[in-house]
Amino acid sequence: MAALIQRLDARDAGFRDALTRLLAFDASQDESIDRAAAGILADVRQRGDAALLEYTQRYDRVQATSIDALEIPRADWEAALAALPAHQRNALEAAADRVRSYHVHQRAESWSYTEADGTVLGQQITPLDRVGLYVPGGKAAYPSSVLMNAIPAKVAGVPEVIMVTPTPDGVRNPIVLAAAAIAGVDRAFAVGGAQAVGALAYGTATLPAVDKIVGPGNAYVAAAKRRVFGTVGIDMIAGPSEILIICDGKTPADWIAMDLFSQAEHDELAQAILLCPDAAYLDEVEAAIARLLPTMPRADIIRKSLADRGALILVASIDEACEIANHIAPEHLEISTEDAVTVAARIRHAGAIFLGRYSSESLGDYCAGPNHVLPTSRTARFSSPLGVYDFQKRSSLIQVSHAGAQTLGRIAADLAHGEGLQAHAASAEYRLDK
Ligand code: HSO
Ligand code: ZN
Repeated sequence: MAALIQRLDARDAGFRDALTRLLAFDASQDESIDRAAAGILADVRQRGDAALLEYTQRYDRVQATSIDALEIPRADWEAALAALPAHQRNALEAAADRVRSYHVHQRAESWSYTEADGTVLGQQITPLDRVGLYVPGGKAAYPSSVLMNAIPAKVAGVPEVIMVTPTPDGVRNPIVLAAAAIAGVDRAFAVGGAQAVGALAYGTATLPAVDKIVGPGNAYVAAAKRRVFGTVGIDMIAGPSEILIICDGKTPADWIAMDLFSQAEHDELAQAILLCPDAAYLDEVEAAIARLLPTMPRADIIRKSLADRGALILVASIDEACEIANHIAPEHLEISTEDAVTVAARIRHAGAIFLGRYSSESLGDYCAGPNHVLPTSRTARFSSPLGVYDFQKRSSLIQVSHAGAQTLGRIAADLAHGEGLQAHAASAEYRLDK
């Protein structure tokens, strides 16, 4: 039988190559998918609602004969919320409250300063006018993701958040609708796929064009988002989930095994890796994996993810673990050690850092407060969690005084002459005192 999960030793000569192979992920886009998405986008752009309705009938097998019937009325989401079992409703509301409280800290404020001659310079912050939130259908429809995408937009002050979600065979996901109600989504449409992305980007008679599209989707949705970028803003295109754990070998092995499972169960392509300086502990975790795996409802997905992309890695020290972690730049990093704060200070690249034995990633996925939309596939080297800042824009403010125009006018005119731009120079010089 194939190994459950591969074991690596960072001291081995071939380790770096093995690590490169482990991290390799084929992100190449399927050309036929891209072509199909392009065709659908062009059609929706040209024919609007008629095309949107046709694709929705074809791909989701919904019976609607008019596009208006595809808007999910607010009364339906309120009903979905009211029908939830109390414990589930309470959990969604508690999570939403915590996510909101955290994100309020991210709100940027406008600022300005005045120079000695009275010139005022500053930056004005405004929210986006309208945002589209894509929510996948079927198994990957996560109500928690509705909260994580919609709440930062609302905290930023976005007046209109429009959710789109496919309803294959007309089947709606009541928890997704309830989450939309709690998160403050403004309108919802039962459309999905590249056609929904096209409608959001270009607008139709029924579905207004938005300024930015966020939220995960399948390969067609990702291809469509890439193509409409520029017409609208988009969030990152998320790859499969990842968890990297640095452990000193003193956390219960079952906890660590289950933390690895928690990401592996998302996707066969998800990546779960453990770094530890204690070989005997790695044996313990491997035994825990073997024992716990058969009890998991999603054992097949977990098994494949661990076998193909998982690893238990023996390191010389926690220092070396940090160095490897910075190279991997994981979406999620758990530091399961005694002095997690000191260790975290050595981490430069990670989407979210979970400190200490009690901070399981699953708490962050649902309710700790920080966003669970995070950079994957090593992009934490240069990008950040989804946040309020993704729904705010900055405008520069320039208010030049009479005195300021004298100083700036001479500098600008000199530079403009150097660039051969006569109108620029004259426009500055007109404002100089004669
Ligand atoms: N861990 C996922 C988010 C999520 N987990 C949603 C559970 N539900 C992001 O990588
Ligand atoms: Zn998760």
